[in-house]
Amino acid sequence: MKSESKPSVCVVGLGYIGLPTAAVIARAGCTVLGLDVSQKVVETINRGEIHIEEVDLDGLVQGVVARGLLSASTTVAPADIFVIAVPTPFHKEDGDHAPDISYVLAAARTIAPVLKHGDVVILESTSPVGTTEQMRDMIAKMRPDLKVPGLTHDTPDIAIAYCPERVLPGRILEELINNDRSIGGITPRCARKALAFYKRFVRGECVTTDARSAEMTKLVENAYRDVNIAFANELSIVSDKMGLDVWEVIRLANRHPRVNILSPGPGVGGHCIAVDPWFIVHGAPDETPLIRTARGVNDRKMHHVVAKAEALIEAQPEAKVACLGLAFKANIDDFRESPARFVASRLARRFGARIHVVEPYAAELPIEFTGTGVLQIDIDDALETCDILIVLVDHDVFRVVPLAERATKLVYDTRGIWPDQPRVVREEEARLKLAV
Ligand code: SAJ
Repeated sequence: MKSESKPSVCVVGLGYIGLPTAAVIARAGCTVLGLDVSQKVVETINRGEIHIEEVDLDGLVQGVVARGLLSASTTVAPADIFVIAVPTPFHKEDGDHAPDISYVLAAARTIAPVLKHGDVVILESTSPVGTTEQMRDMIAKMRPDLKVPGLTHDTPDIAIAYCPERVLPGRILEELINNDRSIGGITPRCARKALAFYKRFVRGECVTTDARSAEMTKLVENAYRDVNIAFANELSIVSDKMGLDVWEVIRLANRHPRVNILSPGPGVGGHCIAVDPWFIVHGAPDETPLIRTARGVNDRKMHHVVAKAEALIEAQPEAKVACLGLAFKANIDDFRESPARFVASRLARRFGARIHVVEPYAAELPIEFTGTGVLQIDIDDALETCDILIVLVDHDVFRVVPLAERATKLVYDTRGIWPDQPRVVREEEARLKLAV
């Protein structure tokens, strides 16, 4: 790669992170080949269209495909830089949540045959500590002709680094550019090579370190958030028991200059915060009681919300119920591992057609609602026809409903979006069987 010329880039995995990343790199003027195992995804992108929802991504992809800067394929081709952004799930079935890095190793096997002197390989997938080295070992095994970093005393032929994304769904394009990045090289030279690449499109500060520290940093960021949300969720359960309004307590506590409690909710969803802490726990099971407990608290919160909602609905046998929201968080159409979806579907199975679901970001209800008799309605219908409102997601369209339209409703607000609501349900009230 000549320093003055723009490198060609291959992005492996065109999902929620890979596709926006590929598009942003292409916009910076590099020629990008996106690689995906799905023929359908490849065809969609080559038409200039997208298969995921993300703010402004459609226009960007359309533009870079039209300019010939981004194309997709199921077959690898030589490039100067390889960016790997494939899933790293964990094994749910075994109790110890072992990380599954098979997609990363498969990506390494895919690109190994086309690697050449001077190439840079960067792993972006959230990964357990040591994964970048395992990827390097896989490349070394497949390409004994190449000198790889950390396994040679000579100058290596290729550079290998770890650089996690830290973007927030719904703000991906902006955060890809503006967030700081940690870039961990297998060796310092590897980190410098990766740094030179990211400098082409990242405005945030790029900080170099070693690969293992960068891997741990990413896990720590999401575990930090999980632990702090668990604290808020535990407070909400305690407040329920004591008949207190947790939102009021948090609002007041946060007036302390060094206290910043996060928001309780129906649990923690998405594919990051509820998953990544397990990678730390799995790597050091005896040293992580706090992180493990936080995971448990956040998972149990979903069941607490179901139980509380059930008590409320049972106590009002004639009432019609609206569950507001299915997404895993506000203002997005992502339903992966969503606690709202879990709660609503449990209520649907238990109470059938008494339950209605409002989810402006879903064209239809997910499969688990089939046969329950539950209807999807819009927020206006819910306000007109339902007596109980269970707020599960803090979408803006719910937040802006004025008090006058909901004052007579019985509201269980798991997100605290309506602080002025006069009839907020606490556990005690549900037991008292409030009449609607
Ligand atoms: N949540 C709460 N209370 C809060 C904040 C969040 O209950 O106060 C819930 C949300 O409703 C949602 C879940 O937590 O169910 C996660 O939402 P989020 O917005 O906190 O995070 P994600 O999963 O969308 O994205 C996270 C981000 N990580 C951090 O903020 C440390 C993002 O920067 C990462 O790039 C992303 O994980 C990832 O890919 O790892």
